[in-house]
Amino acid sequence: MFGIKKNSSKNKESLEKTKSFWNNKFGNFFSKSEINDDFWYDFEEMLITSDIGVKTAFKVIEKIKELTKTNNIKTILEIKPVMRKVLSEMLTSEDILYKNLDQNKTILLVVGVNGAGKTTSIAKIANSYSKINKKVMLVAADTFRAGAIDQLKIWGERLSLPVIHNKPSSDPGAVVYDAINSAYSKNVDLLIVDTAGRLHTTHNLMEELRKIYNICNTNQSYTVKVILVLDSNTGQNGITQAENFKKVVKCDGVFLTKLDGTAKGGIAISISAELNIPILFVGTGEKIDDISIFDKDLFLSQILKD
Ligand SMILES: Nc1nc2c(ncn2[C@@H]2O[C@H](COP(=O)(O)OP(=O)(O)OP(=O)(O)O)[C@@H](O)[C@H]2O)c(=O)[nH]1
Ligand SMILES: [Mg+2]
Repeated sequence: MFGIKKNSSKNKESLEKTKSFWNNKFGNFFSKSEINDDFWYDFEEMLITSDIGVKTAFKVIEKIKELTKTNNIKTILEIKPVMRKVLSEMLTSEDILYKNLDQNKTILLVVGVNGAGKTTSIAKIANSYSKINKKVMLVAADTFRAGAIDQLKIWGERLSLPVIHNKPSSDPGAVVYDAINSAYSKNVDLLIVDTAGRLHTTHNLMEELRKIYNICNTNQSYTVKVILVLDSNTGQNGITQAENFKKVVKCDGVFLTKLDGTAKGGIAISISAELNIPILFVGTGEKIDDISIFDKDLFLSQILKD
């Protein structure tokens, strides 16, 4: 769909570690004999230790218990499909971005903590959309880290895409403002803004982000979408990061990176359940094509193998 594929073999491959983690954990669990207090206690504990976090684990158990009751379920074997149903309902993967890009001109503001994978993910998105003949432009609004502008310029050269930039340490808001004008005059479909990695706890940098966001919203011809980039290795800390970014900008979707290197893919469930932000893309490696649309059915079929 729209240049970025779902269900690619790379997507499946990237879930290997998470898959074996979940399957080792839950492999024999559903062969237990009786649904009793011990069963629920163990179930809860297994979920808590599966990187979905305490809050989400409680929610999942509560819902499974409820459905077990209303469907008059008597055997543990029947609980596995119920678990799948509950997790499926919790995982949101709305396709706002694709629909939006098809119909509107879009500014994609990409935010996240240091090293989450923002710049690499921008290159991946840019490449995917330029391949389907969308007019894409990049803007280097990370004027903070030495080398960040050059990193984006190199991607621009590789992908033959224009990169709007200024000098290091210059005002990132000003370069974004210039880029929007340039994009508008050149009829660009997708303007992607690379921002500096910032700790969600750093007040000044978060205020700077608020300012950039407001500038993005000044041109009525463009719809602004914010993508929060989260490294799947960060586990539950990713939730705290997201909560803080949400206070400053309206996060429309998550790009979950580095799924290939972690067993902590369970974080996808708590992102959806606790933050109510859809997961749009996943990063499945360091290369330009290592991007996939988040496919919740594939995700669940991997972590809950029958
Ligand atoms: N394995 C793997 N590595 C990734 C993925 N996405 C990004 N990386 C790597 O993560 C490292 C950091 O990526 P960047 O794109 O520079 O991260 P950033 O968020 O822009 O970093 P700052 O600008 O310093 O905040 C690089 O080595 C990337 O190659 C992914 O999906 N899988
Ligand atoms: Mg960067």
